[in-house]
Amino acid sequence: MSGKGVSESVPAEAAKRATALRDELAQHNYNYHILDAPTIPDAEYDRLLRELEALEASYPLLVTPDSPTQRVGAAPVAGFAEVQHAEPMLSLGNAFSDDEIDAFSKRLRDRLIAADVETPVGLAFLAEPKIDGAAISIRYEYGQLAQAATRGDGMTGEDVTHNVRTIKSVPLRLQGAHAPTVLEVRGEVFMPRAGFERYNRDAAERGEKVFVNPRNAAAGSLRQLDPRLTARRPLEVFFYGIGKVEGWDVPLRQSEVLKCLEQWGLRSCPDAEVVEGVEGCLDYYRRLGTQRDKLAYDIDGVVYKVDRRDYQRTLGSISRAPRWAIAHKFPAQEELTIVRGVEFQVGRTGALTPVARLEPVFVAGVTVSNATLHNIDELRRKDVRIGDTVIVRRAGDVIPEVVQVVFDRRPQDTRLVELPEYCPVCGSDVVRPEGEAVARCTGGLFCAAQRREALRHFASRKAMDIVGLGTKLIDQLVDADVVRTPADLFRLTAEQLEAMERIGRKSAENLLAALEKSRETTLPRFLFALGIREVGEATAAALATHFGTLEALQGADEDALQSVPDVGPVVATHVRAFFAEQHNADVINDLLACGVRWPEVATSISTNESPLYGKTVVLTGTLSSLSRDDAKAALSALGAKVVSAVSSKTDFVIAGEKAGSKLAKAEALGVAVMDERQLCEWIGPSLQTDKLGNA
Ligand code: JCF
Repeated sequence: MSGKGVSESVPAEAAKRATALRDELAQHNYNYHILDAPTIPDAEYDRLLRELEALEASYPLLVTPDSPTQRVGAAPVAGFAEVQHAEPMLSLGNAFSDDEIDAFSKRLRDRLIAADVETPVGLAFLAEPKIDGAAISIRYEYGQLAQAATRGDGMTGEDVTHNVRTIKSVPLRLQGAHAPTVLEVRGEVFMPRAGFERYNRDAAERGEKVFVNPRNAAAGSLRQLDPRLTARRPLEVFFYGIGKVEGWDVPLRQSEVLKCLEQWGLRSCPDAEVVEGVEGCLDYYRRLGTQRDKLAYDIDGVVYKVDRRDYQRTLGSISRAPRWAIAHKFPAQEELTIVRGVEFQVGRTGALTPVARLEPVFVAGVTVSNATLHNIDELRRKDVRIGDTVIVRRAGDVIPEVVQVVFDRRPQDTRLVELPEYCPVCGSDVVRPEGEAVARCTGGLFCAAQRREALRHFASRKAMDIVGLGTKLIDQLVDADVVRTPADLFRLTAEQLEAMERIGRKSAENLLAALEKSRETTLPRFLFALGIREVGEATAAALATHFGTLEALQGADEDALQSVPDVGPVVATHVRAFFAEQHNADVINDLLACGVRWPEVATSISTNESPLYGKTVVLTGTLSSLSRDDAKAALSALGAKVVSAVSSKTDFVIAGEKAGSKLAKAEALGVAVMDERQLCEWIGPSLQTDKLGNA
């Protein structure tokens, strides 16, 4: 062979590159394993490692004992005791294509045949998601959790028992009577996505460090020195294998091992399956790929294991990775690219969102050239500058985001990003209220961007559901100034529509029919469609059932609004402000005039025979038989308006024990005062509960 073969003499270039790669990889190893704060995506690390592997393969003289190619994982850090794994903790080889899985299967078959094992046609594999967390080995002795350790370098890990004991899905003692005398179980500790989001939100609010992704959150939490902090992290575990065991006749198959673990209370991933042959593996891979974004936790691929453990033994391991298993990776969700610029997009409520314009990069199957920076605080916190190299992440259907800057690669000439003083769309002032993360354009519906977004929202599926009125058409209609308010949509003519690009006779007719159909709506949809700040679908529905009519809602003051379940002062203020705005009242009247209508709503105000119907009531003092909230809800359901302040318009004051100034004021104003007994008579015995919720 010529050219690419193994060579005895090493070109200076290659030696220099190998040294540079080794240094860089060592630094990334340290960042990842010791600091739990990687600065480059895994995909980039893998590329660097593979480049070094290729160099070393061509020039074996370049291999040094400390080369990152010569080991798995990292050295333990000071602060944790070392733990020798009784059996090495294996890692997994990677495959990135179907061909590599084919080759894996061929290797297995050849080795088994060479060892005189008669292999069936469809060799059985255990297939499971590859959880993106931190590897853990837990030792149970006589059924009691004795020790927990990280993988470390596979032979020696760190003692993290104190932290692992805080994870609720890790049993402190095994269930059942037949627990082995010694059982080392291997698994993956992870932070589910929802918990990760919640944790980061809270951490950011407290001004604490946020985690870059759920995997680092899991790894970082395990290596916490203070277990009380770990206990507050939403960690979970899936077990996938065993190490050393004593006093257990281990079953023949991997799948049966997992079943036994399950019986001892050691949970494994519920999505694991036994599949047949390469076909079965690839089919599983594809199925899981379509579900990847819907899973509760991050995965970075799937794992296939030869199910029969006698075959596993025959196949053995190479350099700490088993020959009998492989990780089939999904496309990376994080990649590196360069920020070419940052622009501010204006949303429906005027919020300015910084968006990074990127050097296009292929991430998880699509080319990404824009990524959100969320808001100006996030941009500052991450210190993103134009010219920076950043990690972009695209997970599922969510908008790609800039995760972090790779500061090691920051050039000299980066440019800072400034919050614009004026709206980039309409030129109105941009304001940023004290203490808020979001800056807003003050242009309201004068701003074309806000108009556009308001119309988009109005037409969307869960709002007025105007089928066929997409983003592109809305943009055209707004640009041509044919549509300024939602009501203008209902006055569109076929001629106006056909004047737009790519709209023919047929689609114009379809759209007019869709508009006609959407006129017939429901009150909750209509309220949602109005785009009142903080009023999502659920709040819109709650407002509709509570007030029953648009008029009642329009007339409600903040107290009345706050008597709706889950409506607090912020939402109440936004609702009030929305209806108080003349422009909004005009648009609503215009919409009604255009024939927008809905059937009557069955309200929570069940009867207008109730003595409380339409009455304004104030609750004061302490009630003994029920909580204030329950009393409020019960009164609202009977049609009363429960408000907080006593005035001459108050119909009744209901006074519990230790009623103070409100009772005095009621007496001064001559407002009727009732006691708790009267209240209970009104709201009926069925609603009487004590403060613990007992009937
Ligand atoms: O989910 C995982 N991250 C995972 C890692 C699952 C497995 O079944 C594994 C693993 C690492 C090594 N099995 C081995 C042998």
